[in-house]
Amino acid sequence: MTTLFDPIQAGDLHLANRIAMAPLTRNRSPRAVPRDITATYYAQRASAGLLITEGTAITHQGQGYADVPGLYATEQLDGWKRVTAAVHARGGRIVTQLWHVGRVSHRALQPGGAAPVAPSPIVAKSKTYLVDPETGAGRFEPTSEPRELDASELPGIVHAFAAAARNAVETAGFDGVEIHGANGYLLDQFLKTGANQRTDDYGGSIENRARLMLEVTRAVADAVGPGRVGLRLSPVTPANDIVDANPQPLYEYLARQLAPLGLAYVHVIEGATGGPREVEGRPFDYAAFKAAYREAGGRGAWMVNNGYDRDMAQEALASGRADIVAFGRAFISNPDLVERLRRGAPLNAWDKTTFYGGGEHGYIDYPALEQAPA
Ligand code: 8OZ
Repeated sequence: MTTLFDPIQAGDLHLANRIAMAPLTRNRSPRAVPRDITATYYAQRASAGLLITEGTAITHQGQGYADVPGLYATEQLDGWKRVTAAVHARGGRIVTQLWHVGRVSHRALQPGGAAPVAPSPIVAKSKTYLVDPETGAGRFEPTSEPRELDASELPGIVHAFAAAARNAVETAGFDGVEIHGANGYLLDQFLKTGANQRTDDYGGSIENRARLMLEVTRAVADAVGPGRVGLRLSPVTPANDIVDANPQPLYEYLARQLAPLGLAYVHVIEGATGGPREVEGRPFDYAAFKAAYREAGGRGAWMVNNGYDRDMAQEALASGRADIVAFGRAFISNPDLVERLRRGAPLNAWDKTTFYGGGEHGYIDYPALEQAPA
């Protein structure tokens, strides 16, 4: 029977176990540059089969929160080189999450104070995180009203995802990339009826709404090889005010289109991101989604996420429902989560007040278990 501690080949990625560290926003990279504490943070967690970095902006326009790292400037890539070297020195595998927030941003974070961009000029009822440049204090603010992207701008966005992927793998030393297609950010905004009211080739039908995500995924796969690419999806999450009128056929269409690409993995957030696994009024059949992918020839690993504990994760693997389980908050507070799960040891509790922003505290000072006696 497959367990969490068995290795797996996911595309080109050989993973020592089936426990992934989910992408987690931590807002500790001023000027979008990862610091040495970020190298320490990921290296402490290198026993995960796969580390997925926090969402990392592909362009300045893709930034939606203060002190999120980027993949579009030399200094940022130099910071990431130190992170990937520290993780590889511990035998870990690390991919970075390619992120464009679309409308979930604020003018204060955009180039030239411009409006954030979106498929349609509809404000997301959600908040972003700003840091006061004078005092350094963080605060949550409503997102700014977005402007509608012109169709002529979309090839540039596709290109920016591919360029960031190339920077990540060829320059920064990542083992691969994960495309952020979830949680109400740009690609999810195009996908879903609640944020996309376009009347061109990128709005209306399922095929049109899925077009940008598929163009991005193909371009990124071409840039670094499909076996180094994962895609994160969240069929029914209400995160960042996102909704689709009919997600089941939308995701089954996506599954059939993604299947021939040969991706390393598909990463599915089940339910409300970081919240309940069932969302009221939004039923979704995850097994049918996965079956659509496999029946269309989709290989690679099926990664699941959201509120898993050890028993649920083992059940998901043993039943064949998933190949890899991603843990989020438990990885914040347990650098040695893999060893704790292996031993059935208790987990450290997490401190929400240090999730976003700050320095070493709540970041690299959570204790590991004592070494087991020889
Ligand atoms: C929490 C806070 C800020 C951003 C996501 C990148 O939901 C995020 C995020 C999460 O995917």
